[in-house]
Amino acid sequence: MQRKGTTPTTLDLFADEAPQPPATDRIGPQSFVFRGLALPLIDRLLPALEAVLTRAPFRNMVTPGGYTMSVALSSCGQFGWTTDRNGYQYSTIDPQTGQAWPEMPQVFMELARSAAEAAGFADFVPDACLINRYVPGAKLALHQDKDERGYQWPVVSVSLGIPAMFLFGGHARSDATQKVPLFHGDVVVWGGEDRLRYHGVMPIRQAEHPQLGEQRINFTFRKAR
Ligand code: MD6
Ligand code: FE
Repeated sequence: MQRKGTTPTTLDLFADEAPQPPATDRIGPQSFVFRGLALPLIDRLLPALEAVLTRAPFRNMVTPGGYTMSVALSSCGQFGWTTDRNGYQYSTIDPQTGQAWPEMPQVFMELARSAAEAAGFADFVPDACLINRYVPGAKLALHQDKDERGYQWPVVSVSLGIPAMFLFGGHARSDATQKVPLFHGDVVVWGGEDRLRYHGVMPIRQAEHPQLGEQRINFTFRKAR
């Protein structure tokens, strides 16, 4: 609103705008990127992450094909995801420690539930949270998340640290992929008819994040069983 005899200030120009909800990108019929959704929880997420990693440190797993993954993994929740020469599987025990996986922190659960709900999947109760660490150069080949039983539940994926270029494909490996840049605090949800779409991560570019340094941390929540 312009007062008589004055020119509008920046404050005047923006005074009538309602606070904007965080941006959302729709990348499929039932797939969304909620920009910055994790940021309001970051001061609780990082200490909770550290506590989990103390009990279940990152490790570079070997795939059934004999390759050591460039992405380092850990897990929390009732089921952890492991791979070795025998295959991929969900397990209640961390093979590296012989102990149960760390409990899923309350703040992880809150974030997963609110993201799923925002995407139209109310009452999501994930029982598995994979934690992935990407250093520059690490990548994840196109794949489907299909080791779970409950395909009626979405995958919720949280990005922290340095950026990544996420690839979101179709139902065949050869389908075209969308390139989706993901930044610190972004949350991707894919479910329903999109649940089994191929996806991957391009090689991470060298960068430094003020809180997390030269790494990208990704949490993916699923209902495994
Ligand atoms: C991402 N991660 O890092 C997506 N899937 O943005 C995954 O799709 C994924 O990191 C299966 C196992 C590990 C992963
Ligand atoms: Fe995946």
